[in-house]
Amino acid sequence: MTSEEMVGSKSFFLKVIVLALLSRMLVFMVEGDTHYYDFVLKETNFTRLCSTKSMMTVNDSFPGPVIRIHRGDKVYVNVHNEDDFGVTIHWHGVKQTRNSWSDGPDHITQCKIEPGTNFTYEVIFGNDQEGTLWWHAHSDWTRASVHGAIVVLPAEGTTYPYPEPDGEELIILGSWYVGDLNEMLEEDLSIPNVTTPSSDAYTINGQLGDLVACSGSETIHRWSVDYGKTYLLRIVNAAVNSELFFAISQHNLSIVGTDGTYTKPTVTSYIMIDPGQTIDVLVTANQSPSQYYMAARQFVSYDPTVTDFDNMTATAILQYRGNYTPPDIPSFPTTLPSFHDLDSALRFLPRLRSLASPEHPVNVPIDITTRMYITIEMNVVNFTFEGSEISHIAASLNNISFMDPGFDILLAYYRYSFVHSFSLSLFCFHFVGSTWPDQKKQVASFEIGILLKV
Ligand SMILES: [Cu+2]
Repeated sequence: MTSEEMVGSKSFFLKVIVLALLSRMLVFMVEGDTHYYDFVLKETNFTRLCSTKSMMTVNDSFPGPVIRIHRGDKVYVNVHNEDDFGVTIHWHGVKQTRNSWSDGPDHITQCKIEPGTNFTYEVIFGNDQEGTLWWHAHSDWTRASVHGAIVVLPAEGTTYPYPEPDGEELIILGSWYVGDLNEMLEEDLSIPNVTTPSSDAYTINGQLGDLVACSGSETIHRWSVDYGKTYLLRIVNAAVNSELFFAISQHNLSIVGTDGTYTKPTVTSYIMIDPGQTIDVLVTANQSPSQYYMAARQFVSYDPTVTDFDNMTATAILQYRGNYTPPDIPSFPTTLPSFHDLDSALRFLPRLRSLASPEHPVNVPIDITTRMYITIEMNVVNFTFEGSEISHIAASLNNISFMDPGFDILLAYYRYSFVHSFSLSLFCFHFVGSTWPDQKKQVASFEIGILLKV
């Protein structure tokens, strides 16, 4: 290479670097907006099922405030804890790539936000996330009352992979407990073989509807629509532990998304939604202007002898705008499956398919280099609780259950020597059966792990 060529190639590389920096700046400029929210955790009184209780909320609301952004935006949420006990907030379904510090599970990625203090979360959404997600408390079972929706609209300048809806509505399904759920859980833990408490009723946008005790027309959520218009209904199952069926009388639901991704459109007369799941559906107001029940009820089991569950059906009303005489009683969705309708539950599940279009691809790794064998079990575990020996049912993963270590594991990981001082169960990994995964045997017992090897 001559000196002239060297100068030429140097200026060429300089141009490349400048162009790269400029394009990086341009990318930065179109990366999206930044939003700031303040969440104040505090006790608020609510009256349901004829009784008033105080429970933790965000900004006094149940469900809590909605985070509404466009794809590619960033959100900072400053959580101020004005309540009496420490909690964290988790951004359910938000990928938070390389941003675990803001993920939220207490004693996994952070310590609790103690009363009188605050913590600011930086919530980073994946560029492939669009639709509905949600947030909730991630300490004890406080999420029963501390939760809300996250709406991710298409990025500025883009639109939905279906005709733009005329409007939208959020439907947040929740559980209602007359008592304090965390106290009830604590009590149940001390009783052998008692499972987690059933809720007393289900809620739609915080209301139980008008089929339960001490309810009336003012205790039901109403959604007003215009005849002929199509709406995007964003449904979140924020119930603590139940799969729920949901249907709207005489109106079909066209499923278009779940858990912040688009699905192939499919028309159904009911949905089944798991706890933690979101489902987006299009609803066209194409029936006679009137009032129609929307209803949610639990899917329990195929076994009709199972009767110990929350058998309350939550209701809300879809009402058309305009002049008509409302019915004395709105029509009820006859397509809403019953508590033990396993067939309807199973029929629904395969309907969810990724859209997987060129604009919304699903990049699943195709080259498999490592195979992992993972067992998920519910077993009896023996442990000591307040001085007594207890046998209790608990979940395990690869024969290891989890006990809250009381410190932040992520932080401990970065202080490696600190981890080693707690390394009793650092790597405890065993299967039942001499060869795996060929032998499928009932795993009878497991250990309680407190640490994770990464
Ligand atoms: Cu979650």
